[in-house]
Amino acid sequence: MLDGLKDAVKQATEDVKSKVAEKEITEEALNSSLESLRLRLIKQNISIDTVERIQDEVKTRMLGEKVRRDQVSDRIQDAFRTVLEEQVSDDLDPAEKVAESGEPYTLYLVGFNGSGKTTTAAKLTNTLQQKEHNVVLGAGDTFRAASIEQLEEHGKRLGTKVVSHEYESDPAAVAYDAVAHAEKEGKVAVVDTAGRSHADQNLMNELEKMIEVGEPDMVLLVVDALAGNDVENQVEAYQGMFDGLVVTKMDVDEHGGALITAAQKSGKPVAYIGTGQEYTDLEDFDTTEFTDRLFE
Ligand SMILES: Nc1nc2c(ncn2[C@@H]2O[C@H](COP(=O)(O)OP(=O)(O)O)[C@@H](O)[C@H]2O)c(=O)[nH]1
Ligand SMILES: [Mg+2]
Repeated sequence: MLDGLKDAVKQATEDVKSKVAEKEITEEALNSSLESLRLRLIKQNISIDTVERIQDEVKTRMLGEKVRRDQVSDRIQDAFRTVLEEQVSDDLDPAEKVAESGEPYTLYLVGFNGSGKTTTAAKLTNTLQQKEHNVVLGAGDTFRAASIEQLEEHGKRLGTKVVSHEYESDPAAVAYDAVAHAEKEGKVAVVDTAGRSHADQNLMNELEKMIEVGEPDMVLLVVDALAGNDVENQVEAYQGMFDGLVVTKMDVDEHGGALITAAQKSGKPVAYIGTGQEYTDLEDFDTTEFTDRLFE
């Protein structure tokens, strides 16, 4: 996890170090190593905006006073910490929100095909069950072959009721029924949805209707870390429709930049990261921990 980004940071630090002579580092010398930092970070899928912000911070911390070679690493770490704390929020804990508001509570998972919505619905169910909440799953992906069976299988394994209709039926009706069940039984409704792309206006309209009908308390956008730079498009497609992010497949992502980019572009907090295929592989996201990992 994050090995590519860790290496990039390490090598960039070495680059800067090699430019620090006995005397103060010159802006010229620094600029050439910042250019290499820039390329290394862009390769890890970090958005240009964030890369430039990090460059600025490094520059501020390196110029204008004497920095010894053995201080370079700390200065660069400080720059990363400042920018990541500023651009990547972890200030959303869905399980805590559920506990605060009480049941019924409705949560939708939205995102592109294959991003991990259905798997995350099952993991989230498990997380909520661990905290003594009763969950009802809504099979709101009535579009993709086998999606309903996939969710029903999870429901069986987790001992959770699954509200489902026929394939091709109106997902807003599924959401409505799942929410009605949650209201009647005092449960948390976790509603899965069909994968959409911004090119697919019909499906986007359908999702808007689901949101209108189900009035979810929270909508989480599920993005796949392996999507790399494409998370920018995914975030853009759903902009204004979600409260926070779940970034899946962090266990198989070398780069780590997709998470940073998704958070920075959306301005929304990262609630969870997916770190595997098991139900327990859903971790609360913590910005400080994430940043610490880069400098392990
Ligand atoms: N390694 C790994 N695989 C995941 C994770 N989350 C989902 N997957 C896998 O990604 C694939 C697509 O997931 P799915 O939930 O069906 O995506 P959906 O189309 O958005 O519903 C499946 O094979 C999942 O097992 C994760 O955090 N780590
Ligand atoms: Mg699915």
